[in-house]
Amino acid sequence: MGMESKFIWMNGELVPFEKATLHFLTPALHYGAAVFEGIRSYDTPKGPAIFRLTEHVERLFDSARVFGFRELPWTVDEVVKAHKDTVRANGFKDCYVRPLIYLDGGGWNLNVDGGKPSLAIASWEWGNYLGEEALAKGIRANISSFTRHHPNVMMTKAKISGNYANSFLAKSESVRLGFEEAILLDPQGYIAECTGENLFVVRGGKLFTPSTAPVLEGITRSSIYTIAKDLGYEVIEQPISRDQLYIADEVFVCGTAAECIGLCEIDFRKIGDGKSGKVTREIQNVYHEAIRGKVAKYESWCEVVG
Ligand code: PPE
Repeated sequence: MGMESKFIWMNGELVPFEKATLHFLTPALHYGAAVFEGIRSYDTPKGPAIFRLTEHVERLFDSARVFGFRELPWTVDEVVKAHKDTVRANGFKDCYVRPLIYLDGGGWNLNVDGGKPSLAIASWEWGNYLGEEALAKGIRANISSFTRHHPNVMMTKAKISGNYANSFLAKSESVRLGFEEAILLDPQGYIAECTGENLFVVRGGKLFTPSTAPVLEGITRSSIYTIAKDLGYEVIEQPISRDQLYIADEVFVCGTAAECIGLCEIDFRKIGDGKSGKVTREIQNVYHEAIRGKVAKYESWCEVVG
């Protein structure tokens, strides 16, 4: 995967890509003491635009608050601008944008207050995360042997870097078993989310999704919720059991990196007719138009880089 770019924004400066390095003794590297976002910029009729940028920056700040950073030396507006500056300086149209607030200069006593927050923002050209073929065919997943975080052990509303050890465990196991994605159950045994995506079930023409209590409040989840309702579907938040996935008409997952992808098989059981379903394709198509600024009612989601 080519992650090169011209510049990475670091604490207020656009630093040439090769020079954007950190010291080995940065506590964030040793303890995952950092919070991040996953954001995408798309080419739109008004030029490159970052999808729901302000909401992503607000969630980044929320993650920092959840992790325990008490004061950040930047405002939301400044960080929104920094993202646009980064994409513009790199000349990208379609790209992934990755801000990280990391604990720097201290914090070796496992105390957030022992260090200070630094912020860096990288971007790179990243195509379809789960593969082009996945759009029509769907992907194969399994229920992971690993459980998703209990919300009082790891904070599930925050994209804390250390949380993602759980995703690494699950995804590596699933890929080694020959699947493309892992579905994690919550500590009560109900469906939570995937390693980097939220999940929806389609049954009898209605959509179902787990409540946000044990999972990340996905911004794609929220966009899909709106799109599905606007298309006339009822969307119901309720606990979903593993076997409800097996008997679903369709199952799809969604996230910034993965966008919207159907699951064709779960635990060796074919879902629906074994390919990306009709409702999934319908929602996927509107989502793909919306992120590229082609749906008037969702245009405000696309924050033009300028
Ligand atoms: N759950 C988790 C655990 C998660 O990491 C993501 C995003 C989502 C749900 C969907 O959230 P949203 O992007 O706001 O719709 N995962 C990000 C990181 C993926 C990665 O491989 O790194 C992403 O999609 O950018």
